Amino acid sequence: MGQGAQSRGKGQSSTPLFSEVGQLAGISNTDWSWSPLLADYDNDGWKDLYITNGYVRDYTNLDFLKYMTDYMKNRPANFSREDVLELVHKIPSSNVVNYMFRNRGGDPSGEVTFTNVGSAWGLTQHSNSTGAAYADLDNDGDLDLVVNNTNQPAFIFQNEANKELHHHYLTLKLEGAGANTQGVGTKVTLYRKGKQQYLEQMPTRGYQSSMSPRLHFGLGEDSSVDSLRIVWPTGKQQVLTNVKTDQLLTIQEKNAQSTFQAPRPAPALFQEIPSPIAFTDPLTKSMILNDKRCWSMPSRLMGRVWSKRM
Ligand SMILES: [Ca+2]
Ligand SMILES: [Ca+2]
Ligand SMILES: [Ca+2]
Repeated sequence: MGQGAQSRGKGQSSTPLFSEVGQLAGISNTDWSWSPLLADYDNDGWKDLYITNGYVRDYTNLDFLKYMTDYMKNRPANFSREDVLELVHKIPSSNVVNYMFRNRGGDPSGEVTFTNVGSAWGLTQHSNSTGAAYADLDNDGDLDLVVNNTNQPAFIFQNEANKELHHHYLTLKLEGAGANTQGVGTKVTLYRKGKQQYLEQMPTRGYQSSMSPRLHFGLGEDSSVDSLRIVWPTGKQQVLTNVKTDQLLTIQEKNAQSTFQAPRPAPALFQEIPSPIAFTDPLTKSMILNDKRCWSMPSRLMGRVWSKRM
């Protein structure tokens, strides 16, 4: 997970820092996982994490591995392909429940850790799920889910967050100029009350799936947005201020007039400087250690010191 660029003064930013924080954040050990989809499903302004799970033939199941080992030791002399198929059919299915982790960044503690709320949010169905996609299917301001299952019909989950929580949101539709009509690669930063949210237009996510090309921001209790910065892949940008929430806003690249200037990187803590003294090889009187004897220099020097002392 990345912490993103940290502001370090006017016009400066540090290099983004990426760390493995799965265990620390409470989202590790989720079995056979396929589609991890980060999006704000409860519209509180913090991205949550939905993870599909399951494997129809869990060939790492230890009970099966023991069974297979015993079977192969005592297999019949006329062991056939049909016997292999029978073995495959004995591999158990993991058939598990998908995970929904709520981001707790908005809680009073302010810690960006996650809690599994699958049961509380009604996602308790057992399945072997792989691909999944989020989209506001009914255009009511919250993200619904479509989940692909193996040997089972797909799930369609209607999100009731708009009725239960009444949080604000903002949805953006990008219209790129030229052939990139959906503005793939566009970066959007939303600023509100000293905080910022960031989304990048990259609909292909998770496992063999594509999300809605509309960008969705949850806003919690805030009914207004201070500003929106949209940076298109061409380098053009536009900044919108005092944006009204709870709407689908269309952003057109043809209206982007200015050019984005990337913030200057913060100065490094260490800088190499020229040596304050000129070095001369004591044996060759050269400034470069190019003599084979250089490799044994410490011991030779020590030998000279000792011979003088003796
Ligand atoms: Ca959330
Ligand atoms: Ca919806
Ligand atoms: Ca809804």
